[in-house]
Amino acid sequence: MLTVHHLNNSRSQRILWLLEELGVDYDIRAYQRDPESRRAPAVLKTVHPLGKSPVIEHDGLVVAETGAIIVYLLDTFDADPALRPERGTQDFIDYVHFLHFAEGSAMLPLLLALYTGFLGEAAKPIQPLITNEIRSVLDYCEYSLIRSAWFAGGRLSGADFNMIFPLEAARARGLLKGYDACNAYIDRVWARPAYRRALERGGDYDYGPKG
Ligand SMILES: N[C@@H](CCC(=O)N[C@@H](CS)C(=O)NCC(=O)O)C(=O)O
Repeated sequence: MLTVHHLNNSRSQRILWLLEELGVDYDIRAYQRDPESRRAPAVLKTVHPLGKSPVIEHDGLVVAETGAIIVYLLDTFDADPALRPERGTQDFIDYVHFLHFAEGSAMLPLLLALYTGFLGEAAKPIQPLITNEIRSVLDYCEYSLIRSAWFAGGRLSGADFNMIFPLEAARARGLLKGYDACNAYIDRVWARPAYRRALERGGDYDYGPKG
């Protein structure tokens, strides 16, 4: 059995979505954020030294970091392969690119905005820089989604499971006004039955659809 160490309101929601799309059986071990600090409970460090979510366990292996988990799950369960474009194509390059872009580039300015928000006035000098970086990420996503319905061409791919979180986080903070392609993309994902099943199994997810 595959176990997902799942933190409420977190990036691990996208792993549940992927597992539902793949039709893989899984158990959820649920953890709650500390209501004040928003940190994960220390017990998660007994699963993996980083103490972050998502982490999965499968066949005696422990896999941490969303992108690595997506690759592991596709290598293990996506035999067709339905969610990986053919090697040697531009779609495959885009698949690898966006799989890494989500956490390697897109999340950074969003996290900087969150963390510097705790500094109040002291953060003022760097706020324009962070705002520009967020805009540049969102402009790039918009441009990509005007070109194709999904991040790696005309079909859903592994890259979309990583990219949904920065876009949902941006929308939840009111940053997606005027980004029509990004908003339509999120709505497309939210309408998928597998995404809905993952929401039901995962519990609290503030970045998802309301109602
Ligand atoms: N780049 C990592 C980030 C993991 C991460 O920061 N997860 C957050 C949840 S969204 C977490 O566990 N936060 C709790 C904490 O840091 O205490 C990934 O995508 O897996």
